[in-house]
Amino acid sequence: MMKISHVLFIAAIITGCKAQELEPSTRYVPIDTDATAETKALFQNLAELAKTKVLYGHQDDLAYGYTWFAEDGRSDVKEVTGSYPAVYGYDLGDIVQEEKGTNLDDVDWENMKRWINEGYERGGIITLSWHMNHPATGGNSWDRTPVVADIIPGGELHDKFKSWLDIFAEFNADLKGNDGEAIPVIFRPYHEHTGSWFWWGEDQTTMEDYIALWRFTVEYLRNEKNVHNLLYAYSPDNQGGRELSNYFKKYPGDDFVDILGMDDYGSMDGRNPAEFSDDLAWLVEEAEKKNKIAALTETGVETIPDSMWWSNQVIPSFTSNPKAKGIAYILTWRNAMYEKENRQHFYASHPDHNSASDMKAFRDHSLFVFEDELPGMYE
Ligand code: BMA
Repeated sequence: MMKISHVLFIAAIITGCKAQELEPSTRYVPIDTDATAETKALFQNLAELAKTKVLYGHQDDLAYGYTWFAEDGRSDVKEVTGSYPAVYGYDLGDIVQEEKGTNLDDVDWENMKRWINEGYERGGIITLSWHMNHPATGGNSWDRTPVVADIIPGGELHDKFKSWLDIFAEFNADLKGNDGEAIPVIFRPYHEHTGSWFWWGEDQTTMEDYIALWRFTVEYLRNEKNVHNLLYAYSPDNQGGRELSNYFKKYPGDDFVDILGMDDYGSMDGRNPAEFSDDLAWLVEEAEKKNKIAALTETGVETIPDSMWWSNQVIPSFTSNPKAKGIAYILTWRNAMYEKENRQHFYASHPDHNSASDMKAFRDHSLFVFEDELPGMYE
């Protein structure tokens, strides 16, 4: 099929108009100019779809739910709403502990690869975060010992850090569609750096070092490892609106970021949705200026104490300020299996929860898109 841009160009010649006028400023190009065709298509399609729709995503959706663990085909979101989510999040934490076989939440790596393939083959979108282990202490990402200066170029742990990126590149190389093509991934490393709970956090590193870490990661994966299926998402923590003015404080630059993400748990926990809607609208405007995509990359309220949470907090956060509808997707965090983790730690409704019917209402709202309503995102 002829590309729309070609059709427009030919139409412009025929009618004598300038091609410029007919081609709006809607060419969205990933920072990796050698990105695979599917990755470029995802970026363009997601940007276009974001103008009228907000996709719904869920962390670890196929891996486990409130009452089950690693049962193929299951999904709390599907059991509540009738559809899988449009966006699937998974986390790379503990991938450098190669003998372990599972991630930090016990998700088996081979299962994760299979579920990523399944979601993609159904038309869904994949995003990977990375609660990276501590490069010096052997601890986890919540070990706040400063270390970023040691892992960037020139640092004494730089080679070790590179070997960790190699491990990720190897995992990533196994993410294949059924025709052998690389599955596009929204890669979201070093998240919530405006807070100080991870070793790459605000108090743990300087602006220069954080930016160097980010840029090195992009350049190494793209230029040295030939990884071309990634869209890079930057995701400061907005902390209930308190950090909005710091959003760009350690921004790596337009040449290093595709998606302007935002993590925010506080803003949908009793805050006036109109205020949060203004924050989201601001993010959409910033993304528009840069021809990038805005997304609410992590959110939720643990255990959803308000049975009408989806209607009371989520929907108005996207509709109060009309500009906020320009957010590409919202991703709620994981539904930990209660018996296994021995704690109430879920962020999407599960079938037995009193918020389930309201989540169904959210799913039926015309603004929000689940997997079964997605257009082809990779063409
Ligand atoms: C956190 C919590 C942790 C989990 C981590 C990575 O926010 O859910 O229990 O290990 O994310 O998924």
